[in-house]
Amino acid sequence: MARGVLIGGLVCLALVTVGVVVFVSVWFTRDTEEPPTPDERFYDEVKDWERFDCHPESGETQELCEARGCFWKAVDEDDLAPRCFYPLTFGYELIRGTEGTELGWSAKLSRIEGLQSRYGMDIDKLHIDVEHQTETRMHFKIIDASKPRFEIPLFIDKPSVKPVAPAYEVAYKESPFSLQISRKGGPMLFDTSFGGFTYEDQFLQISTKLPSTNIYGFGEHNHRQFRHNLNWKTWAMFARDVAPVDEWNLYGHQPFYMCVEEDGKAHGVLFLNNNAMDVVLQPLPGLTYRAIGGVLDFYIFVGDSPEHVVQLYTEAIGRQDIPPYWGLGFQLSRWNYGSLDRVKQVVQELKDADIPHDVQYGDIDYMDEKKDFTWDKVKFAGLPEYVDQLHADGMKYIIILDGFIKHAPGENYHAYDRGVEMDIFIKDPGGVNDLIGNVWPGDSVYPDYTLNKTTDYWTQMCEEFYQEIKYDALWIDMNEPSNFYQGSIDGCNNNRWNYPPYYPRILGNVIYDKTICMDAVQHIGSHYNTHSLFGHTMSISSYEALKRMWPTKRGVVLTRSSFVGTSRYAAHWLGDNQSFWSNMGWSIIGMLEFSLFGFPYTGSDICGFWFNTTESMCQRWMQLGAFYPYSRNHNGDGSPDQRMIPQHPTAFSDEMSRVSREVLLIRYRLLPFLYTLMYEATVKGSTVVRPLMHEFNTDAVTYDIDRQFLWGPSLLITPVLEEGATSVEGYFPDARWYDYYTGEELESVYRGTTKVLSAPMDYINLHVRGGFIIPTQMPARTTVLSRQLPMGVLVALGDGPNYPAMGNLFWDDGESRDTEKTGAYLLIEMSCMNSQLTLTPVNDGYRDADSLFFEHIRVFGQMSTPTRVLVNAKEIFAPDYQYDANINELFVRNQNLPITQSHTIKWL
Ligand code: MIG
Repeated sequence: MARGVLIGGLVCLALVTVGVVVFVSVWFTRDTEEPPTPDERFYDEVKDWERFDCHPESGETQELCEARGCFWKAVDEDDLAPRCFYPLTFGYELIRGTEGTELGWSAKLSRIEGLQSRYGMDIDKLHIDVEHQTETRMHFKIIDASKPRFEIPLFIDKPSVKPVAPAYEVAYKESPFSLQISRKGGPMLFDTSFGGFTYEDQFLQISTKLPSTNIYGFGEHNHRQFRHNLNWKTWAMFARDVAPVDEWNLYGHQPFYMCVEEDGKAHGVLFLNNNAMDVVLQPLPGLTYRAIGGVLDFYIFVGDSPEHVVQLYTEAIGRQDIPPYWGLGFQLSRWNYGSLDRVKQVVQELKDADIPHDVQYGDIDYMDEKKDFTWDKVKFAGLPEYVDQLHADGMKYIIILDGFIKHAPGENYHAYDRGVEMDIFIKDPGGVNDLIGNVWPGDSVYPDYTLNKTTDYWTQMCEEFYQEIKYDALWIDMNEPSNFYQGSIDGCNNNRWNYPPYYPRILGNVIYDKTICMDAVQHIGSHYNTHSLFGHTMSISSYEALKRMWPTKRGVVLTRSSFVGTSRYAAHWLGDNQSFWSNMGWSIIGMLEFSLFGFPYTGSDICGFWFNTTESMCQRWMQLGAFYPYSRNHNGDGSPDQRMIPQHPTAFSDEMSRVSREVLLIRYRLLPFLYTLMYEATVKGSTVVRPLMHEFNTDAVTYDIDRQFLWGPSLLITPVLEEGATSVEGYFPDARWYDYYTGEELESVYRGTTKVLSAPMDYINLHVRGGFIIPTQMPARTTVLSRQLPMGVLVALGDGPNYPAMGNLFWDDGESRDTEKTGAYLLIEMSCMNSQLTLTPVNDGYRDADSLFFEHIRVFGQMSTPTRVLVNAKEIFAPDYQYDANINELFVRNQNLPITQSHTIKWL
């Protein structure tokens, strides 16, 4: 009976009355002689996990479900599968065949006749373009065949000729239309012949089956596990100012996922769309996108491995500049130090305790009444001179800028007056007046960073402010954009943009909650269509401003809100976390995800932002944070009568200071390695913070590891993330592993197993992977000082018979722009095999490196006692070398080997 009703509903036009539906259904069910249609069979045989949700909104009933032309069928009590789900016959059909294009083919699609409409906004004729862009990148885009819709102005470069041997194959089915993209000789990667393909003006939906359950990515969220839970989870995306506490949508909008296939190969999928959207994951495994605008624009990256996928993805969307060397130093910040005197005191405390410290911050309290491009001349009297003094001491000062300007007519506030003069602010829905919101300085207006002249405005403001305070980088905040009014000072209009018919699972009861009205007017489109691009475009303007100001010197922009490709312009920190133990683990997942999104320079607020930390938590967090690529301890403010306790490293005990100093000294010792990884991220798109599965992609155990991470291919970090713990479990994939501190090799029985490691309070477990070479340098209190000091080489021998190891060192002045392009750098290839280490400069374009030398070489895993050691063919003797048979370490020291020259170190 049920089947009959449903088929009836499907066959009839929306106009038919319930009576007719019943009549038709009766007619169908009676006719049991006819073989069942595919849809009938699907209805009878469908497994719960094969259902694609046709009524995600709450309050679904059979009637509402069937009014959408969908099937209704009960589920077991605790089953999260939908009761209302799509039939197979839904969507569009291909008409008039396909037409060849330069890179593939195009076709016209027509909506299948007789289907019910969900919102009455269906676009009946579509145009699809399928492109084989490169051997490893496939693109398809589905647009309205008759008129343009909003498209993101993000340009992904493509060749003009088809690749000869693509790694993928594309097929399609005509009716209902669907695409099948498979790995050549491998699994189906993307198959849209599921779910309810829909293309309405404000509701675009497409589903795919997935080739495995190893799905990573989508952001920005506070995911509790790196590998996604596919048990009917919905993740919403839409830039939002909210703390990363629950699983709601956060600051950035990152519609990219990676799937690791059964054999360890991997592919990535970008849905290039910034409208508010849901992604639904289900156990089929499958997923559904539901976006409320834009177009269906997909890029599929078919890689050999997870690491390769990130390289392919960043090749398309762009890669970050190498950060300045000082940007890898330790950074300190807090919201509301209260006065410059307090800042000075804290900086002095760290200096007295000899704790590495490269960068100090000014949060909004340095400003005059929280206004961009002003500073508080009372509480921060002497700030310009102090910044000069920091510079003289080898340190940097980063200022915050918010993404709005105080609405201050007649107040002589230059940034406002100039903005009005240049007419660069976002307009209210009428299109004439500036939209007024309310943020830190009170009523505020929002620069429209999608306008070219806003970059001129922003540059002028930054430049003028630089005349006053010689800041070194920009930290841009509140750029979701945030608004303490709902929409605007006048609220928002009641229309389909502010109240879209489909409301994704985003936080807030209205779409303009904590932001501006969706019908606000921006240069490239309504705010509805550009919302999640605000932080991205502000990053571009800020990046350009610094570039114009300092054409030869590197700038840094740190942004809270991000989109696809933002990392070309800005780095991202993980936002307003909390001083709870749980947040330490979440920060690792956040970093791994932003690595995947192409942001190598990330980290979260060390010791937590909201709430009070404890000393032991902060100590553990300083240990973990010493391995964030972006390593900043940043504290929140609190309420006026209850400010959060200070959490800088000297704010607790001498022991805490000692532990912080020592772990930061390890970081600084490893900076040449971290910097080299940053160079590789820029030129190859490699990850810096790297999930274990990127290196061991055929070891399925690594697919779930998100409480340990690697730096590049070779340094394994296993932090303690639990209160009171003095041991920690670590997984060691099948390789040789050495204790970083002692050089001792992990017993081979632990290869490919989990080991409980001892982890006293003052200690973080670090292991070096055999087969790799890591460059080091004596640490110091700042990178200006450390960059002058002797260097070292750490060789971790791989497996026999040749015991190979390799690595490299990238070195330049640490602050000129684009050295990787101009050639003004030194690149050394380091390789070791059969007891011989060679260091070979392969690019020798940085003369100042002539004054640096390698002072020592540590070789881990040397199993036999060497009888002779030769450095550049000259024999050396103890104490210039030492061999420790207990730990199999050869230690060569007291050397003076200029790093710009070739060297050979041999032991027999
Ligand atoms: O609503 O500038 O994420 O790092 O300290 C808070 C004050 C505004 C949010 C940033 C945080 C910063 C704070 N800002």
